[in-house]
Amino acid sequence: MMYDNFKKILKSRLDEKRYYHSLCVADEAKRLAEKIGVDTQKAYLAGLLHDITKNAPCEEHLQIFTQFGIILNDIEKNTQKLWHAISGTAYIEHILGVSDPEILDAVRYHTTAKADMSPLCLVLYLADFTSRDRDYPDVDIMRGLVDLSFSKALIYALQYTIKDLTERKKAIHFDTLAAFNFAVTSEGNN
Ligand code: DGI
Ligand code: FE
Ligand code: FE
Repeated sequence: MMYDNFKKILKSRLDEKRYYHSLCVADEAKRLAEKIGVDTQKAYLAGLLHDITKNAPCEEHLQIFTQFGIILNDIEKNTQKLWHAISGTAYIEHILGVSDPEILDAVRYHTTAKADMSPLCLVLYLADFTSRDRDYPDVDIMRGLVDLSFSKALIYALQYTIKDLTERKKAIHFDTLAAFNFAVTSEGNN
């Protein structure tokens, strides 16, 4: 089996559901990567590791931020849901020794997305929405869109996220907004 060591570490860090989610996102990232000619091994590894600090207690995130000199902005400080993308990237770089900048970038932006994402970054962002373990009201629409057009799927995912956040009166990160603005203004180009 590929990446057995990483899977062992992942299993020790995550609850069963989150471990299964990681395996499913890895498979889906590989499938989506194939469709657009992205390196499938990189996509699989990014999917496998993307939520590695998702079950970490508050103190561990903060310890990682301190250890690696990571400064959060005000929205990030107040939104714990965003922490695992930031701490997870530092964890896989500095503790697991993953040095591929594209993988690190994809994990870093897997929660908010950002403007002008690399193909690998986009693949991971979408795979997190369409993996086979996912179950939310619009999942079938998302799965249909992802097989039709990555750019349409991206717009739908961001629209869904932003709508949900505003309805729940949650702060929207600048990267999420920038991702949406970029996606809707570049749609005609791809
Ligand atoms: O870690 P997962 O559950 O697999 O998925 P994820 O890393 O994409 O996290 C999804 C959560 O992140 C979801 O509850 C919405 C939240 N989120 C994404 N962008 C933003 C955000 N939350 C806030 N407050 N602001 C954002 O811009
Ligand atoms: Fe996540
Ligand atoms: Fe995830």
